Amino acid sequence: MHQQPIDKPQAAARHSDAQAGFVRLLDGRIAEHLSQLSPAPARLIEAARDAMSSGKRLRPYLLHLVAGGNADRNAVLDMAVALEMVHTASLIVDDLPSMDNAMMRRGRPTTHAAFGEATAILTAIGLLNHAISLANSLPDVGAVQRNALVAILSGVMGWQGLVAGQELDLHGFSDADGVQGGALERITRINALKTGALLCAAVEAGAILGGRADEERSLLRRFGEDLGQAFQIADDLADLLADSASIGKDIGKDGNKETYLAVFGVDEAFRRCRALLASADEVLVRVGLDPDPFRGMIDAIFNPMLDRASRPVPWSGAAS
Ligand code: GRG
Repeated sequence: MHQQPIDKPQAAARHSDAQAGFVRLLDGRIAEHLSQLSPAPARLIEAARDAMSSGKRLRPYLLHLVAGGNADRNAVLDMAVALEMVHTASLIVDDLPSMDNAMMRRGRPTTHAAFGEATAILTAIGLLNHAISLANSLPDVGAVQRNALVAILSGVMGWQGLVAGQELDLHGFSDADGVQGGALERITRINALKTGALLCAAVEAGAILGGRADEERSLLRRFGEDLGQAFQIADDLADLLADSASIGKDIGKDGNKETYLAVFGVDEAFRRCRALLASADEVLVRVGLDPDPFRGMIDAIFNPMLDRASRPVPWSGAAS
């Protein structure tokens, strides 16, 4: 396993500054796009602004890291905004009374709690629509790349992505869905669709904008898949172990759902989460990406959850 250099705190600070710098740029670009929505109804724009106003910006930052320094900066930013719009739309829908019926998200009232259910649905539809139009008009990107990016975005939000994952999460599999195997296969499939797909979309979009070869793009897909599975397990752990205030959203929403945590227990969930993160980490090294900024980002997201049981991420040197 990779050993951190002696000046680890300095390196961590540098990465977290870089991430904060990117997020500032991204937030500026989000505000710019939302300010151009007028003459759409002001209340609808306000709901979109409110829903988009925070979040860890994990998917945009992943895109940015994978795309690297040679990619067109404006195209990366616009595609990052598009990904965050799709993600935010999915959270708005997930929180609706007919789904999770959640009242708090990102440390503030959910969109339907603040603006009503009808406006929340319209906001989500508007954000999805805007995301596609952003990807379709990326500056300085060739037609082949642009078409691939639009296909990634429309695929991830639909029948092969979030929509499918949510339906299965809510209502389970039917015989006609033809999933072979048991609980592990069902859980893995749902997590891949509802969480992994958007992370894969982010890294694949980064690979395209960074001009990476197809083999690297498919290797990076594996990174997204592993990260997605790990992320969903950690999210389920947070739902069980964290308090609502510390994670800024309602907890206890998993109920009787068939999650990795529910089926295999807390210890195994931590073990699996760490193993998946280690596997994702290997991909970065294989495609020649500097793993440190990714590690910094992953540390910041996972450690607050995994630290709860004193089981930090694998490369921190303290893993059991
Ligand atoms: C409207 C595209 C669309 C889809 C509808 C509702 C739905 C289908 C899908 C939602 C699936 C879902 C909520 C998956 C959970 C993903 C997840 C772990 C979200 C939390 O991501 P963070 O922690 O959130 O990155 P922040 O708030 O930091 O951005």
